[in-house]
Amino acid sequence: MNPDSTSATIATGGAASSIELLIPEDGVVNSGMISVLPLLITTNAITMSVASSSSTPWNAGMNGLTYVTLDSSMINAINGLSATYTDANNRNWKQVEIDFTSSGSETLLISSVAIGYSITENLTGLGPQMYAYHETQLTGSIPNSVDIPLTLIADAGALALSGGISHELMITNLPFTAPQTLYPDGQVYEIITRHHHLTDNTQIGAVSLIGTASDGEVLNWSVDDLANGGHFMTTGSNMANLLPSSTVVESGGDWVITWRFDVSWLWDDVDQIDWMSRATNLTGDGLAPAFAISGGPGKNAVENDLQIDYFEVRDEFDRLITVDPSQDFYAAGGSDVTISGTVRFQDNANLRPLTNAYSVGINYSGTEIPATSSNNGSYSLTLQLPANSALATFTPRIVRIGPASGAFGGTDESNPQQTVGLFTDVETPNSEQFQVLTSNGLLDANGHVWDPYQSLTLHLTVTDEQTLGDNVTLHYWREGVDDNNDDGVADENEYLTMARPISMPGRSNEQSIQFTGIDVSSLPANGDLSLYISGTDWAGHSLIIQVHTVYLMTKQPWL
Ligand SMILES: [Ca+2]
Ligand SMILES: [Ca+2]
Ligand SMILES: [Ca+2]
Ligand SMILES: [Ca+2]
Repeated sequence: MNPDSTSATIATGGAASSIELLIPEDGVVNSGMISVLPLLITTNAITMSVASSSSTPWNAGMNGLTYVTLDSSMINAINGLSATYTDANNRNWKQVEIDFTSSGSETLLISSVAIGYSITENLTGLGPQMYAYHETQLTGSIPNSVDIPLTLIADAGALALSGGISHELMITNLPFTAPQTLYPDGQVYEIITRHHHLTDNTQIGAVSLIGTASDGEVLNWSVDDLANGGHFMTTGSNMANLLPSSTVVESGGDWVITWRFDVSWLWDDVDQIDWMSRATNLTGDGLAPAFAISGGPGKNAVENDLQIDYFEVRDEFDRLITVDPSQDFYAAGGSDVTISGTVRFQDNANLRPLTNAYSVGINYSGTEIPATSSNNGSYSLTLQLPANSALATFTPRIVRIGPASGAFGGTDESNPQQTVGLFTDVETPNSEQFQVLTSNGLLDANGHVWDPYQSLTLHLTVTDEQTLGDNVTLHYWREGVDDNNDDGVADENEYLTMARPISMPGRSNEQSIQFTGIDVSSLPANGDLSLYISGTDWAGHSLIIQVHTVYLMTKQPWL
């Protein structure tokens, strides 16, 4: 038999047909089970009653071990009992009687009785244990259990115990939060901590906020003289600077401390800062600090690296020069290009350094030239392209991270920057002669005699050694029709125009163009038509103007 158990043999139908067990006065019974083993197959019905609550009789023929679960009326009956016994330690107990009755004698072995109950007891005098717990907590490790001294006396059986210390804090430090990532971007950060005393807030003498960083820096800030607005003090690291704008107010029954600070460019990246805030009483004692964390998995607590997140080059016409291996870009030799972009803190889409805290250099065909920093992390630079035919290249990098002095550990964390290339164009575009389509094929329009009863179509081919511009414009003046001031002269302001687009501006370098539907029917006999072309290549160089003249046939009087 298990040495930790006990059993009883009883004979029903006689005087000793019951067993008794003790339940602490405040124990609340919730379950129970009794194991009953008849020594012989029973020949009589047996009834069990617990605290006078009876079971349905068990019929004769009971054989072997039987587990009897206490029903709810038995449990209620036990819970309804009053304590009737006091032991030597002054604990009061309920005496629970379990009776077995039958008309004839049966011998039963009661091999076990299990009663489940819960009891909550208040213990006092646990101050030393509580203090030890909090002292361990202050060193940064939070113990998951606390040892309570306990003496247990029992004859046999098993016991499970659990519990905790609940106590009213004399000083409460309320939970607080800290910024996830701190940047030396000049912004003022705030950590707000709240503290109160159980009976009298004037009993709080000082409050401290300590930030222990994973790189070993320890920010140690404190404030006393709370009633007079607070006297703030700093010891330890000055990688972050507590600012005089920090405040203390009493609000909602708490001292509310707003710790305002900014971050130095000298503070290189930090993984985590563990913040601890605690108020102390007038003798310097305090317990149960509140904690917060900056940084944590996947996020820096301090970040001082920068990235170029935008870079562009535009030509003198404000056209964006992109990086495109399938296309060459051209701009006029000697013209200006404008370079601009932005810088941000590493992995932060919206946070940009102050203007004095970075400098971007543009590598211009091998020579690095500083750009001008301005608002919101922007930089810009205007450069003049070489006057000759050349390839100019532009690549940015951050040449200074942080202010000119007082910075450490900042690196350029930009993604690899692509080089923008731009060819200079120093050659004007050309146009062939205007041509007209005749029954003999295309012929030079200049000097051609045209039938006035057909609308005129002009053919023209334009070329550029580099790339053509957006469009080409025909200017035409019809004698006697467009001569607004009747002086017989084709004045510039009398010409009409007809523009035709270049199908792939910036890409193609030759295009044939047709100007159709020019109405020459109203010209006088032997009148002439004056023509010229205008336009530019992509780089802005103008077509050479050549004035052509087409003569119209004499109208036949019978037509
Ligand atoms: Ca970084
Ligand atoms: Ca860094
Ligand atoms: Ca050209
Ligand atoms: Ca005129």
